[in-house]
Amino acid sequence: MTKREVRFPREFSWGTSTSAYQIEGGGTNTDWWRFERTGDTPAVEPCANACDSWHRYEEDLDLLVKFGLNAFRLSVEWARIEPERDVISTEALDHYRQVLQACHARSILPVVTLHHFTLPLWVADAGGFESPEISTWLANYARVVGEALGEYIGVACTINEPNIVAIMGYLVGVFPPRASSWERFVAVNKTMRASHIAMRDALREGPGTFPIGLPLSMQEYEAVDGGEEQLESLRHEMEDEYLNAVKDDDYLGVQCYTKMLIGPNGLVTNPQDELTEMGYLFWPQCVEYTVRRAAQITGLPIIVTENGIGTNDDDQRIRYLAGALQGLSNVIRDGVDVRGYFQWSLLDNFEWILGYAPKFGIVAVDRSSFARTPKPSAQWYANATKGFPESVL
Ligand code: GCO
Repeated sequence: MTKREVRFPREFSWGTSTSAYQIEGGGTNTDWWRFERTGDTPAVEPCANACDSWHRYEEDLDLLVKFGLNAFRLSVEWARIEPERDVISTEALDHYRQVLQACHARSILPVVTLHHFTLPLWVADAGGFESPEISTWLANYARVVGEALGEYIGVACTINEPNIVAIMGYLVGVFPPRASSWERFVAVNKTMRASHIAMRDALREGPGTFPIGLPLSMQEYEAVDGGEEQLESLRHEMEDEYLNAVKDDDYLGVQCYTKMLIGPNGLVTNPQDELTEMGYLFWPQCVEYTVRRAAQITGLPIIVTENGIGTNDDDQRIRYLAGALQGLSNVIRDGVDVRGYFQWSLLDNFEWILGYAPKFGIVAVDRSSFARTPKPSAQWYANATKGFPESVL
């Protein structure tokens, strides 16, 4: 295949990240919508109308303009675009085309994720990521999205945090389909890498010059009390296999939040440490650590496609972001090719099985009126992007 022309934006991308299911509302045709309402689900509450961004996306984009941000990471919902196998909704594609056009009308670069945790019911019922046809289905879906929206896509992300889908759904067992098997976890990770490559190659056949990459969940890891072997085994599956599989991509998306302490029996937490609402160690240094590691192993340009903190304490969020951007400026100063940073998230939104309790947004959302109220961290982030990286030195 002839090498496709790829164009990154000239300027550093400053944005926020979101996902369709977590902010749009009304994702009824997905496995998660059913999962939240089935039997002994671990989900504390249903997503329902989320932030009503299906209707209010222009309000969201206007907030980015208000903060002087130049990029927005969103996802498109497979279950809306292909509600049944080989049935394509032109209405859904028209909607997402309007969203991308609204981004461009505001000089906002749209960073489009094709799959972000949720599956159409027809895919879930056919085995989901354990179906032998999943890579073909995802490639076909990517081809449809590329043909319909490719000219408006700024950057493409294929599968959001495939390693999280694998570990939470097939090892820890709190995401669909709630399995707990190391073998299934390993097998799904392998399928995810094949699916990513199939989607990437399908997108490369279509219109557009947008970079294509995989947004990978990465963390800083530290072995404690003889946890070295456990750490290497977990990180090999969660990171190294992926980092070695993406070297022909155009960039790598790094998504990090914390440092994980790994003992001989798995994750260790120390109650005296400063924790976030997610029970994560307060560790913004993870950005510097993971970006360096990703760049060193892959040799690819890096985009931090997700980083942030779940907290009701907005001052803690500002401290976290300051630490994260400090680390990023260190990396850039050392010559690592970083193309953008996307804070998770623009809005307080649906945090999967934890519901609406964890507050990751720089903008609060009233659960009844859906009114958006910027927090002080929104203005802090807006200011910090000016004159970066010197601005946070
Ligand atoms: C993930 C997802 C987001 C989360 C965010 C905060 O990594 O789980 O990409 O959907 O909401 O990371 O946990």
